[in-house]
Amino acid sequence: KPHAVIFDLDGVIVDTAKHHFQAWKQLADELGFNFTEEDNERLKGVSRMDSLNILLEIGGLNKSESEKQELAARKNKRYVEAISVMDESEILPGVLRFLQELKEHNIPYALGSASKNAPLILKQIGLYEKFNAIVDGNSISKAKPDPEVFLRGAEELSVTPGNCVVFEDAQSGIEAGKAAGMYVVGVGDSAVLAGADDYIRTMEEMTVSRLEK
Ligand code: B16
Ligand code: MG
Repeated sequence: KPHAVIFDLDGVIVDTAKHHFQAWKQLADELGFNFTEEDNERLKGVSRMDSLNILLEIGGLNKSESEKQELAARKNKRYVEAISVMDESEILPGVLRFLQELKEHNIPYALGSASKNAPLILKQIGLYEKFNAIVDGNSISKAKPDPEVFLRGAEELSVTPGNCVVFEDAQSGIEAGKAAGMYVVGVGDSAVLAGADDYIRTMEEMTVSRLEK
């Protein structure tokens, strides 16, 4: 039985990837190049600045550090506008039921997200108070695939990493969870996500008894 669970946010609890995509696409349009949903896969789980660098690479553009700051701020302003109108209806299927099940089993759970906007999103969907710990882009120095975000989560829950289960939808996040020495459940397509210990399509397939096996 796991002693604790750590959830990624985007792609596991909510689908904010679509809002990230819209905001990055608008920026690419303004910079004069096309940005596709397939390109957007590369930005999942990646920090804001690393995402911008990938976007600029796709567009074949070089920008100074101050220009990059402006572009990232412009993207984030639009993204924040989009997530500011989110509500609990955007919580992905199976999430609330599974959180309730964890609570009934006295298994604490934390958030381990790359996003600096994680607190705002959790407040919008009404889950901010429910997490026993929140580790996000504001409190970490090394982005996934570095294990820092998940190791901090385990520390804040006072459990050893080997007793934690991580839920992740991004390749960088699966690598971060494995590097932290945790049991990793990939959320999504096992043909696309490599290296997880188990795979589910959505949280609807997850139960505590499945983790006990
Ligand atoms: P922000 P996660 C990640 O969230 C997203 O998957 C990724 O696309 C985004 O660039 C990153 O957060 C940073 O987000 O610009 O809001 O700080 O999957 O780690 O919950
Ligand atoms: Mg994610």
